[in-house]
Amino acid sequence: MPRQTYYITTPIYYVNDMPHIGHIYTTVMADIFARYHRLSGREVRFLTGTDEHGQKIEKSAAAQGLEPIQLADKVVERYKHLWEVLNISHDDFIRTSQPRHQAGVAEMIKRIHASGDIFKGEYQGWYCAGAEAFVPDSQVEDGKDIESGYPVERLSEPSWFFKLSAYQDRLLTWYRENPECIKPKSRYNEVLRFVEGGLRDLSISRTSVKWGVPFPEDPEHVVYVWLDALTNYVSALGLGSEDSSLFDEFWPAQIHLVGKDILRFHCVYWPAFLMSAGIPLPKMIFGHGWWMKDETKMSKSLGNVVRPDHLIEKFGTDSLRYFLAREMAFGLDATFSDQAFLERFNADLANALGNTASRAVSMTGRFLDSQIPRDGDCGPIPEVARNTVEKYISHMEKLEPHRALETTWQLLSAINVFIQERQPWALAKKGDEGRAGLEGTLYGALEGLRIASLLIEPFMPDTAKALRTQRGATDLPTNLAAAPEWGGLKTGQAIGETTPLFPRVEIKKAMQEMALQDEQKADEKSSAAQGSETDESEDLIPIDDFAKVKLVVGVVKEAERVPKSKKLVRLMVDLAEPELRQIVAGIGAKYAPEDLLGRRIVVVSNLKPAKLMGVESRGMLLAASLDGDPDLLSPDGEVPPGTGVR
Ligand code: ME8
Repeated sequence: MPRQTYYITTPIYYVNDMPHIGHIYTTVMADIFARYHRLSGREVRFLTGTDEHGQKIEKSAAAQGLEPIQLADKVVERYKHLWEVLNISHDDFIRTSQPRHQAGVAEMIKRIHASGDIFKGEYQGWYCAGAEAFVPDSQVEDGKDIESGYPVERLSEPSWFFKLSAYQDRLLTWYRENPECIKPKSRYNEVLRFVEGGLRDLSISRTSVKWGVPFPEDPEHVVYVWLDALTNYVSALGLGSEDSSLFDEFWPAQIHLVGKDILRFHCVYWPAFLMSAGIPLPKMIFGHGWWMKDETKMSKSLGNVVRPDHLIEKFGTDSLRYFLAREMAFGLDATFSDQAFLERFNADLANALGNTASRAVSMTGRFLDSQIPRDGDCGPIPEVARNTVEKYISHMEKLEPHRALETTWQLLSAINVFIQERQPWALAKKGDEGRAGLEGTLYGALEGLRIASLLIEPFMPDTAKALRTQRGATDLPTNLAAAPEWGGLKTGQAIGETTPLFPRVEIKKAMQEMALQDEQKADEKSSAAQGSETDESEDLIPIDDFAKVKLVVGVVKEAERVPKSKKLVRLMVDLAEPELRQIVAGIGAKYAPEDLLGRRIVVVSNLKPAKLMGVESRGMLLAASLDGDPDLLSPDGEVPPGTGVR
């Protein structure tokens, strides 16, 4: 019988900014499922990649003085490096700038055209570049798209349209006949209600954007970035190429894993495009919840995103993977906090996992000559392990990975209690009389931990391997069909060293260190913002060097203090871009935020983004520095925002 296939995808991420915890979350969860299904014997294909076209990227690149492809190349490197560090086991990484993808998009449009679903017209209405979405009038308030919060602009341009309105009934039939096609249920209901409300035809090309896939046979237009991006799921399987083997093997996808923010694109547009193109529909779209920070939505534009570097550097890849999978009930929102991370690190990883594992191994070293003992009276552990494996598989199949972990930790806790109750140290003192009890106890603990390592494997692959190595089980199979059976560890086999897997952290101290790190970074940045006071060098620079610095006039629209900082103020500045720019400046000792509103300032707009006390700054304002005291520079007259400064 051919092996069951499992095709899983993540969204392809925009390259206008560096990845953060949100992107990591989706990708880590997809990786966990990909690994789980591989271990369950399925033929898995796991796709991720980057969404590189469109107005948003075009503008971001221009603001940084780069060509869009240069910006894309830079951000793609960062994504690829991060996926390596995080042990992401994707089989393919698609970039929408690749020729293979563009061939797929052309094929998709050809098919939709052949179905008679495309017509030419004129788009007149709002466009939100932040969400790359055409926005109906009813969804615009104060110049913003109320759904995404990003500013909108008025468009009036020739456009190709897709007859989305003709798909309302077919979509509703699909949802109703496939109640599992959108998950969780609340999101299924949301999409159903939306489509029941009626669908309008969709503009699928732009003429005022140049950075995109040329519209087949009408190269004045580029393909609308969402039609372009969604097609990645099939272009990566070779749609539009000669070779259909991957497509034949893996399509339709078992699951498109996405954040709830882009559900509509995936649950309405995508199936309609596929229906029109005569391509089968995916089995499921899962819209997971949103990571919040400080009770607000975490997003690039708000600048309150958590970046992973310090967490990975200090606590390792696996603890971040574990935290993300355990803390968020899959499908619901959750709040990211350093404190919660550290508490879980200590309780779940250092204690429940690390301590139990090292106790069993070190006692085997001390009392049993570092050899796996004989199987014997292992108390309740074989039964608990069997039940745990069963429950774990059921949770994973039902897309409840947080509960699968919870169950696994119940097994760890049972092993810990078992060791405590049996007291191997006391049995060891009894000599021959205690020997059988001692061997049974430690075999139970070691074998229970080997089984736990198999369940941990998709979530924390390195830790799972380390656990098996410590138990002398490096070469044992890891498939989930047979490997969890009791009795895998071989009596007499030498066990490895006890190396602490997760050394406990002192939470208060670690929190202070993290805050200090943030403060130090903020100070470095703010003294850089005030000009280097120590650099007395009179070196001259050529005019070209100066020309690299892009200075523009901005108008302050919002200002507030950065919590817990004396100096830092977070500004939202109008630079005549589609979105306000967030800039963090060390001017709070001299200026009250309310006094800054409406003020014209001069901004370096093409600086690399930096984070000050956890808040992202995408630019720097100019101030004269008198003994370190900043004095803001402003133009003389009412110069419009976005005006260049020379
Ligand atoms: O939307 N919490 O790309 P994007 C949880 N290019 N997940 C989050 C998150 C948060 N705070 N922030 C981001 C795009 N994500 C399009 C997709 S697909 C054909 C095109 C995750 O870079 C989540 O998966 O804005 C969300 O859907 C995705 O990143 C958005 O990434």
